[in-house]
Amino acid sequence: MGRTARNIDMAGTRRKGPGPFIVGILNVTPDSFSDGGDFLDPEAAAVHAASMLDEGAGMLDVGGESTSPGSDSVPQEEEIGRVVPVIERVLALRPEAVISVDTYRSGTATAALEAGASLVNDVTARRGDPSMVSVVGEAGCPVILMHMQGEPKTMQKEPHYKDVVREVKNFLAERAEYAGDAGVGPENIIVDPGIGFGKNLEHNLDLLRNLDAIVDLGFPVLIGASRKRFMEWITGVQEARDRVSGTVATTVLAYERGATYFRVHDVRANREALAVAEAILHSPRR
Ligand code: HH2
Repeated sequence: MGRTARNIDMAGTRRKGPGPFIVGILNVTPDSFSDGGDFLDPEAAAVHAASMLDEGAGMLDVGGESTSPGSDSVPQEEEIGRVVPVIERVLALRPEAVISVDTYRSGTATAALEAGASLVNDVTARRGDPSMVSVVGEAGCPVILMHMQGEPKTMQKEPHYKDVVREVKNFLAERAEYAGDAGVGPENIIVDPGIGFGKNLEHNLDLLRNLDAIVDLGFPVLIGASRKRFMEWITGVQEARDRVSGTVATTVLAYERGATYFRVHDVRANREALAVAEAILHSPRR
């Protein structure tokens, strides 16, 4: 396993450390909600990856199965067959790329780490596959733990919470503790409230508005709101690719509230917005 957590200085990604980081989305799927089918060919995927890096992505998230509402799961072999050639091709083109694999399956995570991925993005926070614990623990690599109510096929049917912020926060604290017990160091944990995963409009807005509560857990926070459907419920923009302005609004406000990682499709727009937000918030007063 040539490239694992050793390549990433996670300590530097704490709230007061360097960052923010843009995580460029690379979906190698036929059915992702906004870019399905665009990057199935490893060569096309690698070219897109390189352009996201050039636009300022600090990291790439490669996924081989859609997890958007109503999506079906694919067999592990198929998922591996999608992500591994892309990871290899991207690293051949851009050896410096830091790549996370978006999977909840330990077999896919293992294959991706062997191919050169540096961290695992687990949207089930390790509930999907019990063996994920040992894979991530043994690799010593960072892991993104995300909150989801239900499962992708049905999660948007009737999401319900008494207090969404408290419940998501408690869930992430519990999963981080579980990961810690399994040998994942606190410096290797990133948490994510899971925007759009078993949440209605109010749930998403409540979480984004009160992100400080999740930041208070003490782990770097990742936000994955890019082009998501809840923006259509506010703006009326039906075409997912056209939800760039809405995405930028979530990025800037989440950054202001302490988030560190922003998983987005439109790297340049989000990178520029963050640069301006950073300047406003952190430039020394003249
Ligand atoms: N959202 C998606 C997929 N993976 N991972 C994390 N940590 N956080 C997220 O919010 C998140 C995620 C869904 O978005 P996308 O990859 O664009 O679509 P699809 O699942 O249809 O491929």
